Amino acid sequence: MGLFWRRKKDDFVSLRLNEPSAATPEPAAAPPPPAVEPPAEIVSETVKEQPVAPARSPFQTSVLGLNLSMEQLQAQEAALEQELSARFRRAVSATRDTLSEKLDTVFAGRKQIDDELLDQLEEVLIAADIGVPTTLEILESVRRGIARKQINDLEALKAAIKSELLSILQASERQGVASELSVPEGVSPYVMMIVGVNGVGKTTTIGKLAQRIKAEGNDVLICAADTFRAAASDQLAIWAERTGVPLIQQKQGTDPAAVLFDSLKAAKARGSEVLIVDTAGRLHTKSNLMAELEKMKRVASREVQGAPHETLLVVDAVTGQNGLEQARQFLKVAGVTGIVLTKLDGTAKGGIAVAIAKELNLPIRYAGIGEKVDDLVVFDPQQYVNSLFGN
Ligand SMILES: Nc1nc2c(ncn2[C@@H]2O[C@H](COP(=O)(O)OP(=O)(O)OP(=O)(O)O)[C@@H](O)[C@H]2O)c(=O)[nH]1
Ligand SMILES: [Mg+2]
Repeated sequence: MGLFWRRKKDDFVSLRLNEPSAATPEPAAAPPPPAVEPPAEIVSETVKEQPVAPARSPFQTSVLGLNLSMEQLQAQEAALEQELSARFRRAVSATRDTLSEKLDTVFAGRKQIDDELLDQLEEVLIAADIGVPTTLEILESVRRGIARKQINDLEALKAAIKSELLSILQASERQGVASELSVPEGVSPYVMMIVGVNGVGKTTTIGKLAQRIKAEGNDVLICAADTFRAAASDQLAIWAERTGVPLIQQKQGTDPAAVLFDSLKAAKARGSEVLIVDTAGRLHTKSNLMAELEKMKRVASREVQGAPHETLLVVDAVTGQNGLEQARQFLKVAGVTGIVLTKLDGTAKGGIAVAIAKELNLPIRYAGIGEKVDDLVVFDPQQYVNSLFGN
């Protein structure tokens, strides 16, 4: 499982001990822009007084491990990686049962590859939500392998399917933003916009992202630009408090582009390295929602060069092929650079990851594997495919 979010050149988490002034927020020197409502500052004040870390988070140790040697820190990080890998494997276990175990059933008692077996294989792949076009392409390639005598037995057939899935996922990494390292290090704040239809897990993902990006030694700010729904800002404020990350918010109904504008100004004044922007999942009409996103992108690029640097489309794995259709609508206007696939823990149809990579041609950056703050992992194609096939 790869590193989470690190644009710094340091080998390890930067503790910024040499930069006390930059690391400390400066309310006097950098007053918030006048348009920012007091609640935003109240959230950050609370944070300043009590930099409380969630008790169950294992990431805090790597940031606060001042008393540990480099070897100990590296051992901790390795243990953490292992824990996340195990959790990821558990999250895709239902899909593994659908795919890998059904494949075994299809193969059981057979000595050779025939048309009937290939038909059953097709059904299994479609049942795991890999999607019809992607499944047909995989089978096409398998048939070619059989004709060329490269696939002669069932083991080789299974290996061929695995390698097809992996190459689809890896090909999608050549598009969009596969890593924050592709943006020059000097860019600050790095602006991430989070978009998607209602209920897919945008706000939850922002909470998890904020926690992890902060734990990696970055100064993070959250912008509550979902001003459409009354409770949206409150929900985000809970995450901000839980993760100790300041939040810029305004009252319901405010133009989201204005909240974003204030947040960009505040991020610059505070020297925040990353700004994460929550957006509305629904509006009165779909065209309103899309126009609003376009306006926000214009505002961001005027204020910070190249912003938003990433636009992450959140897709709920449980909604499967439906989610894919929603995603296409967003792709048209939102300039999406990558996908967050949430609720992978709640579905046996995790094959949707392959359908998304293939049909949207965008990298899957992160996967949501639960509702808690630590339940987000960097999506690693190799690990995903290994987990599906039980190794
Ligand atoms: N099991 C599981 N639940 C998740 C995951 N991510 C989010 N959820 C849950 O999904 C529900 C919706 O999440 P939100 O973060 O509010 O979704 P949203 O996209 O911000 O919704 P709107 O603001 O209404 O558009 C919540 O109950 C979350 O706890 C995940 O990875 N796994
Ligand atoms: Mg939300």
